[in-house]
Formats: sequence, structure tokens, C-alpha cells
Amino acid sequence: MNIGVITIFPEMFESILKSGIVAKAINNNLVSITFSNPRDFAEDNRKTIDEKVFGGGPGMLMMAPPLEKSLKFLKKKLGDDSLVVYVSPQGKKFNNVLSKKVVNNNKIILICGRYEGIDERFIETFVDEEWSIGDYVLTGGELASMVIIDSVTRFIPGALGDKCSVEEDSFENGLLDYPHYTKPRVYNGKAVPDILLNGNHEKILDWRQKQSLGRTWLRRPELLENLALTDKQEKLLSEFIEERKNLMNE
Ligand code: 4HQ
Repeated sequence: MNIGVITIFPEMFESILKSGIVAKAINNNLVSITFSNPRDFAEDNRKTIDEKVFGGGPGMLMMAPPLEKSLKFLKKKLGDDSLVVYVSPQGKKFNNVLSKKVVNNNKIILICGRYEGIDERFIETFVDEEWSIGDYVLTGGELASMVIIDSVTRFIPGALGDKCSVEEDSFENGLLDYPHYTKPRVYNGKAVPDILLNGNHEKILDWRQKQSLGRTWLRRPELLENLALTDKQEKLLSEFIEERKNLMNE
């Protein structure tokens, strides 16, 4: 998997390059990240990459020409068929489905805007897709790009030690994750649910499925609208709702 990043702050990426799963994936040659700094392609002696916005208003905008040269440099390295993504709050909401598509395409170039953003004509000419990581405003696209790189890396075969982890995650089945417990068995007066301790694997699977369904119903009901639940799942969810009603009446 080849990732290109256009940023005036490549040093921000040191965190994910040095620690954890992304660092390991790079060391194992599963991921390669190439940076390009538009500052290196500025056209004047003062290395200007930003300018005032036409029409007035606060802040500065990144100019198209240094971005274009930066992109051409990365395309030469990664290939012309790279998916070019501009991260911005105006984009399509990023999710696991997009993340997996990136892994299938095998190459992506992420453009990190600073200031008020980048010249619209650059987006129209060179950007394939605009993606947002959520409805909040960051001071730049770097953190959003790191979120995308982190998420994508998890879907690269072999990047996660435990093969099952990706398949058992939240959203893989369209549902939120069930609760997890580890030692000690009693913590702050709270015991681990008995069912997880008595070794009946079938019952444990049912319990977890029920918790997943119940939590999704409570916290993200809109996720259930896009799912066709099996009869078994309908039954488990009804039980969850019934048990919760009884708990609240106690
Ligand atoms: N920004 N999801 C503004 C974001 C953002 C987001 C990146 C701030 C682009 C110009 N990016 N710059 N939310 O807030 O992706």
C-alpha cells in the first residue's frame, strides 16, 4: 500500500510513523508513506504558498501552483492512477467502507489544507474525492489524514497481528461492539457478567450479539434502519429491550 501526503507540516506525522500498528506496518513494508511539501515548490524567493482570498474575508488560502507541483511529484512516484483525496469538512463522511476501498486501490494521495483551505480550481482539476472525518473544524488537514492512514492500515492484510480483530470490530456487521471485560473479576464492586465465566461458548456468542444489538438500538438507532435483522437477532434485541425495561422498573 502506497500513501502520498501533501503537507506543509510533515513533522506532524512523526507520531504515527514512530508508534504502534502503523509504524509496524511501515517496518514490515506493508505501507509506504511519501511526503511532499508544497513549500518546496513555491515559486518565489520567500517560499510563499498562501495568499489573501479574492472577494475579501479573513485568513489566507493555499495557492494552486505549488500544490500542483507537489501533486505531480507524488504522482510520478506512486502512479497516475492514485486516488487523490482532499480532506475537508465539505467532503463525504469517511467510514470503514471507504477505508477498505482505499486498501483495494493500493494507492492514495492525501492533501492537507491549512489556513482557510485551498483554491477551488485545484480541487476541480486534480481532486477525485473530498472526504471529511466529522462535523468539526480542525486547524489543518494533517490530523484528518492521520486518522485516515490509521484506519486504512488496519485493513491491510497482515498489519494486525490477530487476524480476527478486523472482522470482529464495530461496524463490520453494521453494529456497535459489545462490552469487554478482563481481570480482576470484581472491580469497584462490579462483577464480570457470569455468562462470560462459565465457558458455554454458544451462550457467550448469543450474549455478545444481544449486547451489540442492544447498544446499537440505544446509542445509534439509525444504524439499525439499514440492516435486515435475522429472526434470531430480532429475538435477542426484543429480549434486551425487555430485560432493560425490567431493570429500570426495579
Ligand atoms: N479541516 N475532516 C480545514 C477539517 C477536516 C475535517 C481540514 C480543517 C481542511 C482547510 N478535514 N482545512 N473535519 O476540519 O477532514
